[in-house]
Amino acid sequence: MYFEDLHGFVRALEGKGELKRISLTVDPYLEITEFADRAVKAGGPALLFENPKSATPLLINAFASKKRMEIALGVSDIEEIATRISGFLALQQPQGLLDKLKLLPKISELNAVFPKRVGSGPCKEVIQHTGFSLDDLPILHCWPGDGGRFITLPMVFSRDPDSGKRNCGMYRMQVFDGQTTGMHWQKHKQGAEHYRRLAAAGKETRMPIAVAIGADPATLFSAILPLPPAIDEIMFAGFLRGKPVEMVKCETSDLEVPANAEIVLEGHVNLGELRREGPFGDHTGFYSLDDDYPVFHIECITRRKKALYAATIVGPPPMEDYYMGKAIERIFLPLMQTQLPEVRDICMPAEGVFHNLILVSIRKSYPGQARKVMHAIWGLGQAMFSKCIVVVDEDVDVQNVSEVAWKALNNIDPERDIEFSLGPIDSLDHASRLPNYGSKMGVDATTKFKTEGFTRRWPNVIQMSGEVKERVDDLWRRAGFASR
Ligand SMILES: Cc1cc2nc3c(=O)[nH]c(=O)nc-3n(C[C@H](O)[C@H](O)[C@H](O)COP(=O)(O)O)c2cc1C
Ligand SMILES: [Mn+2]
Repeated sequence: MYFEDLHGFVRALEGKGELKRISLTVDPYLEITEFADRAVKAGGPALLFENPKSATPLLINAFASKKRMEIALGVSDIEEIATRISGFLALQQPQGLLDKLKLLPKISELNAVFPKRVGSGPCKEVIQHTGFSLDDLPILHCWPGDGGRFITLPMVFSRDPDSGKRNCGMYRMQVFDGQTTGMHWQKHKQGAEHYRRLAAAGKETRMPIAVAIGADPATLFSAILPLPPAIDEIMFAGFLRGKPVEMVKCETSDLEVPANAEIVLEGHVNLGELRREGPFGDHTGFYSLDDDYPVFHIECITRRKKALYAATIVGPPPMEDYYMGKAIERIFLPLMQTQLPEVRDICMPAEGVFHNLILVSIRKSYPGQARKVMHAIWGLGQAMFSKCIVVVDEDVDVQNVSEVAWKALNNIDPERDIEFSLGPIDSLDHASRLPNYGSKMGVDATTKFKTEGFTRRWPNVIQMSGEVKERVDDLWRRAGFASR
């Protein structure tokens, strides 16, 4: 199950009662934020603003629930994707004809991975080399203290200057004027790395960039995936949707963008040119501080005639990005388990805004294992940002934050079981001693072993016996209580 484009996704959401059209005029200056915030906090639908003071309608909260994330990725449960990934990771050499036949569907699944270069597509219905302006789009001014209007759901394409490999990342873009924006790729992200390497090579003065706003949901979602640099987001999108992503060449550079995109901004970043960006009401629930970032100069806009402007807001959790992040947590667990097989489950609760807290359950079999897992996570891609890691035993359901708090707090001797480490910190962290650098905390809340120097006895968790439970199930009903 895949969507041709964003419009197909909107139709599916509408068909399932998951989308509300709003024909009233609503202002992209703060008002749409208030709508979107109320809707997500109330478990409400995606919102399609038909009159956001612009000829271009605006879609928001399209991914803002578990159910809509499932619709977006064409599954009835995100775990299906994790199972598909585990299936590939567990691939064995076929032992006979039957095994070989069983492999065939997997091979055809792999075919979907490779993007397809096409000659043209809907994103080229209108091509403007001159006379365009971002003022024609309903770009949100999200929160009162924001530095301006921000494009919040852009897929930013760049190329690795050495390997030529593509990257697609979602980095917000502050509007400076009709043809200019900021480019908020943080230090640790791939776009920033391409920029640094191109600048260091000293041969070019500018870096070509293409930005797609709005695409089929799996492709759009792929822009936020914390993939290793060598893995192409667009290949992963093909895997997710089970259909190759069609890519089309830009008008002004060799970069490619999804042919089904709604709006494409083509242009460049001048190497060495920085400008103040922010503040911005961020997904931490605080304003992230203003800082210097590269400047994106738009040279050409291509778009559909009837383009939809895709947006999101971030702010005090839970917001739409929480549901996108939860899907990432589920999809990446099997990949994490290939390196850390003792990991049973992980959870990034909404209050931890991804990087502040990760709860991990492990099957512990040797001394120091919880600490090994913490350090491995601090060394694992974007999981390096995890400010607090709490490791618990496998019997603890990490999806149940109150169970984790109860058991972890019982299990720790704080001085013994908490360790601090120094390292890279998420750029959005406002408390670290320096921007991007500070301390992290690991909590070993697992059962302590004798081999770890713990010589006292360790008690069991209280549980009623199964036999008594069964007996009381019956008595409970007979006493007039509703059966559980
Ligand atoms: C709504 C939304 C907005 C985001 N904005 C930014 C941003 O402004 N800067 C940034 O570096 N990362 C931002 N991210 C996170 C990146 O998209 C994410 O870290 C991604 O994996 C980066 O891809 P890369 O590893 O290819 O650079 C945002 C994520 C979401 C969901
Ligand atoms: Mn990447």
